[in-house]
Amino acid sequence: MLANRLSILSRDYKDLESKGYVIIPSFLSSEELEIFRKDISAQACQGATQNQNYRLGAISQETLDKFTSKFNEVSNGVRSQTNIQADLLIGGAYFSTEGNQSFRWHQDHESYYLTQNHYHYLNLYMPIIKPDVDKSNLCIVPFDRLLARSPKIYKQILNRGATRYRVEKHKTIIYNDNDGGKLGTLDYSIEDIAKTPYLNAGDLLLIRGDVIHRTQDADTLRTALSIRITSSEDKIVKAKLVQGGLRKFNMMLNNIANYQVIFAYLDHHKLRQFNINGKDAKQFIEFSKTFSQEQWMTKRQFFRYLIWQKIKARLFINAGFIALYYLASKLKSRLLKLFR
Ligand SMILES: O=C(O)CCC(=O)C(=O)O
Ligand SMILES: [Fe+2]
Repeated sequence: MLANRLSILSRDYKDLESKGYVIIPSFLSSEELEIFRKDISAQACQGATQNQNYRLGAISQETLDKFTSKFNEVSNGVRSQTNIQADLLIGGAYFSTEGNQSFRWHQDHESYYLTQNHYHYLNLYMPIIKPDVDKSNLCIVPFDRLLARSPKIYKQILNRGATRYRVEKHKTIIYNDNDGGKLGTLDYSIEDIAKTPYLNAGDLLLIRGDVIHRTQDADTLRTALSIRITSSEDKIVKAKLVQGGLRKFNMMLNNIANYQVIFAYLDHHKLRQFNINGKDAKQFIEFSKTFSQEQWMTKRQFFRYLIWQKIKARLFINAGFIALYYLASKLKSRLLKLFR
């Protein structure tokens, strides 16, 4: 155990700054893997999560508690060797390829919507159920390769999140799903500079939050655990949550429970922002425990609430565009029904 701890601390994490990732083979022992596998099957019986954007499996608090110090050893090592100040474990989830779920090239969306920080942010990605080492891995774009090929785009996506990449014949279009619209275009396929680390169950792929990644394939039934560690300096700022394009609006509507309680807390205490650590965080957690399901808005109510918040923030064109878009798509589906 001690030897294992020392090796976690003394490992070379420097690549996280330049490449954005580091691999630690056999990070979890076979006994530890067994604990996670039991956790996965226990969670599978508890039904769907409330996030309709994608299917995630929740990790139980009991299992998370057992491994918190092991995961913190990693971020301690990272902080001691690099300028990446990720020091607050905020949770984790299981990603499965079940039902052919597979994510295309992206930088994560929802964690970025909340804190707008993905540099001081770590994703500890560990396959737990992994039938084939060559399949269903996580493909990544090493930052040093992106810098060498596209220094301007590199700067634009560093520390960012909520981007999406559409690969066409000899180019890649980058969508900005935080603000809306396009962020830029690469004049080559992003696949040309990508890398696929081949992982066995228990290996750790440690990536910075801003690393572009995708599911390799959904050919095998694979489940991976993803633990998230961010900076305790992060804040949730209401104006940042309210601002943004159609995709962001849609993702918030698809995960009402998560965002609603944050807005309710901010509104209840008349706050513009709150810290995700310390006193503020404790107060928020207490509040969310008392925020019962009866207080939840319906999707329609939350839609109106978000539009109203945009209007209050003087984002008139943005609010008008989104409202019109929804109206038009509703109208379209009604017309289609009539003519069917
Ligand atoms: O497991 C996968 O295939 C996707 C994981 C992912 O997108 C993530 O960890 O953010
Ligand atoms: Fe992701």
